[in-house]
Amino acid sequence: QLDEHEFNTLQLDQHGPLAVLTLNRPRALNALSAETFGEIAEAIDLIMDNAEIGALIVTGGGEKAFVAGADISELAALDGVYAGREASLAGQDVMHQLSSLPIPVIAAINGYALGGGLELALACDVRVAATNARLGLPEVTLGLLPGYGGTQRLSRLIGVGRALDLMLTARQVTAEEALRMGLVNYVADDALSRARELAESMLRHGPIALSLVKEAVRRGMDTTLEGGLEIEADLFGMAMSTQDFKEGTAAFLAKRRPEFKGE
Ligand code: CO8
Repeated sequence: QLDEHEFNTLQLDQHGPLAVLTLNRPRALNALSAETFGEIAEAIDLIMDNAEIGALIVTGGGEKAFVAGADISELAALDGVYAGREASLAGQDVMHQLSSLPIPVIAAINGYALGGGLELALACDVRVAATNARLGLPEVTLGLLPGYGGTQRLSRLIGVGRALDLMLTARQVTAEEALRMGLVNYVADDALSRARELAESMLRHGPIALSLVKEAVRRGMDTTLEGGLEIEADLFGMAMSTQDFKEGTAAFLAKRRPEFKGE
């Protein structure tokens, strides 16, 4: 059980096949400290080692924030090109581990998602914003730029023009505006319960197919259309060799619900 592990800055809960990772430093609006990054990496390892887990929700503890960014008091103590580059690479690495998980990862954005907090949400597959959420990349107000993948993931997600606007103005957008620009997929009064509903619907599908969708999309982003189509065809071949494919088609033809085993 994932819940058996103790963390200082987050909480990891398991509800059957669903894991919920809650960033939990409400007094600092769940800001990402070096300790938090270490604990997120540990949580990811536990999830990877647990074959029962088929989906993950990432959310923030407390009323006000998903995550209000990197921990600014820790950032302020860093000095120089080397320290900055290393801190950026270390954070990017954890974001990459999260986005590479072979299961669907949903961000339930319950309040502020600023700076590193928005970058964390961008490393997830699907984003649900609570009606009161505020999203933005205010790094330039601190004399910085996003350093946990934001300059790259935001541009890929919503386009260069909109991404540059958000990063250069440092403005916060509401959940509704985020929805209009494709920054979030859904807006709901209760982001966590909407995220749970989405996770449950995803968990009904073949887990191998879900992981192959993620792989095709993610690897395709880093290559040409031609290269991406080749990746898609390779992964399609893999999907067709699974028992899940046989079960899915047999269930459709028999007019019953499929029972996928992930084989
Ligand atoms: N880091 C540390 N502490 C924080 C942070 C943060 N990012 N955000 C809030 N807190 C703390 C506050 O200091 C305050 O603590 P205390 O009660 O001890 O004074 C507590 O949380 C509550 O915050 P506020 O009193 O400010 O709450 P408000 O409701 O008045 O305001 C805001 C909420 C608007 C979210 C405000 O707290 C704010 O602007 N926070 C900072 C947001 C920000 O600039 N985030 C970006 C940080 S930079 C970043 O993420 C860079 C990522 C890339 C780095 C890569 C290289 C390492």
